[in-house]
Parts: sequence; structure tokens; C-alpha cells
Amino acid sequence: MLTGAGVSAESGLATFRDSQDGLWTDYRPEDLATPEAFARDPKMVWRWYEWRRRKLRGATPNPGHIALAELERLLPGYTLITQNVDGLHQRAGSRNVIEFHGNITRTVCSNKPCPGQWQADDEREPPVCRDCGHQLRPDVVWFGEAIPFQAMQGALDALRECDLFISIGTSSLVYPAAGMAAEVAARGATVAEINPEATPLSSSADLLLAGRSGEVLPAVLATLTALPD
Ligand code: BJW
Repeated sequence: MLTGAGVSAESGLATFRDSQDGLWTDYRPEDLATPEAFARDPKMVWRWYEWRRRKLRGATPNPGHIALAELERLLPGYTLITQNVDGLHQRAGSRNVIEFHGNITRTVCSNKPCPGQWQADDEREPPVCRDCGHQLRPDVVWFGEAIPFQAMQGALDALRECDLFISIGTSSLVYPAAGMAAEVAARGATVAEINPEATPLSSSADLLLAGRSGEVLPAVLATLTALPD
């Protein structure tokens, strides 16, 4: 499975390419999630992530996240690769989750590979690393940055073994995740997509389930559990 922001939409979290609400309507996420934006205006980028963290604290997993956690228990060899940085899959009970773009709740030193830590009483925006004094940043993958080595290796291993690939709630625009479906299809795997809107993947997918993941995934789970052993 590959998931994207659409899976968390029914938890009240804006998708990446939806318009944002509140303070951030004038900004395109694509212009904030870059190392260049952080270098230019670290305070603004840090505040954007703080705003998203606050939203996340009020969010809970939705029926789509919960159905995926149930599917993991039913399907042998199941791997969930998520582009989401919100941790809602794990909170719903998914165990084998590859966080392809990091996690917004973790913070790292921008002077990688310094294992820098946050000082609890540092109120600067962004705060600085206790160990080396560089600015801290969210532990996410911005445009132009490499996917974390372990996540990439884990994904490549899963894709090599894959015979059914389901792309759920992602616009299939951002690489390398957007290239996964074509890679597994070339090796003969079946590709399905769950999304209320058409994406660049839709025309080549073997199966399209047009709808919200919070409705389609529980229906898929119910169908599978009703099958005779
Ligand atoms: C619902 C729903 C409901 C609504 N139910 N569905 C090859 C070709 C061209 C370009 C490139 C290429 N390879 C690399 C690039 C450059 C770039 C890229 O892909 N650019 C494209 C925009 C063209 N990629 C990168 O830079 C990547 N890095 C890289 O390749 O490094 C190479 C390298 C190697 C070695 C050394 C150095 C470099 C990194 C990409 C990182 C992406 N990061 C972000 C931000 C994460 C942090 C944060 O959250 O702030 O990840 S960008 C953003 O997009 C975020 C998302 O994970 C990602 C994907 O978005 P997603 O999830 O698909 O969301 P949306 O909003 O786009 O779509 C939502 C979908 O849900 C829609 O389809 C709705 O219809 C649907 N939906 N409600 C189901 N209820």
C-alpha cells in the first residue's frame, strides 16, 4: 500500500494541494516545504510546522486508517508505505509502516548528521540545537532532499516482492513515490487506486475505486472478511 495526504483528509488535515485554511491561505505548501524556504525565512517555515502540529494534536485516525491497520493483520506480506508525516497510521494500530517523507512530530538538527536535541526552555522560532547551536528543523523530507536511506531500502524490498499495489489518497505527482506503481506494474503486479479524483496514475491502474478512503477501505475490509476461508 502507498498512502498520501487524502487518507488523513477525513481526520480534518488539509491535503497538500488543497487550499490551506487560516493564516496560511496565501502560501503554497510547495513553496514552504523546501530547504530554500527554510534558509530564507526559518521563522516562517517553523511557524507553519507548529501550526500543523497543533492541528494534528486535535486530529484522530479515521475509518480509513483503522481499516488499513485491520488489513495488515489479515494480509500476509503487507507493507504500508506512507508519504504522510502525521503518524496517524501508527496511532490507528498499523505496525509495519515505512515513513517515506519523515514525521512532523520529530525534530532534528539542520546541521545533519548532528544528533541534536531541543532544549525544553528554548522559545526561539526555530529553537537551536543544544549540541552545536544550529537551528532545529522538522524531521521531514523537503523537495530536493533524499528519502531517508532506511525508508528507501524498506520500500525497495517491499516493492520487489509486491504482487498487489494499492495507491490511496495521493495525487501521484511527487517522486520517487509517484514512480512506484509503474515499477511494480512493469514486474507484473496488479495496481489499484483509491481516490475520489483522477490522478496521473488513474489511466494505467488495473482497478479504480473512486471514492473517499474512509468509506472505500472499510468496504474493502468488510468484503475480505466476509470471504469464506
Ligand atoms: C482523497 C480524499 C479522501 C482527497 N480519500 N483520497 C522525477 C520527475 C520529476 C521530478 C522529480 C523526479 N524525481 C524527483 C523529483 C523532484 C521532486 C518531485 O517529485 N517534484 C514533483 C513535484 C515534480 N521530488 C523530490 O524532490 C524528492 N526528493 C528526491 O527525489 O531526491 C533526489 C535526491 C537523491 C539524492 C540526494 C538528494 C536528492 C523529495 C520529495 C519530498 C516531498 N515532500 C513533501 C513535504 C513533506 C513534509 C511536509 O509535510 O511538510 O511531501 S511535498 C508533499 O507532497 C508531501 C507529500 O507527502 C507529497 C505528496 O502529496 P500527496 O500525499 O499526494 O498529497 P496531495 O495533496 O498532492 O494529494 C492528495 C490526494 O488525496 C488528491 O489526489 C485527492 O484527490 C485525494 N483525496 N480527499 C482519498 N477523502
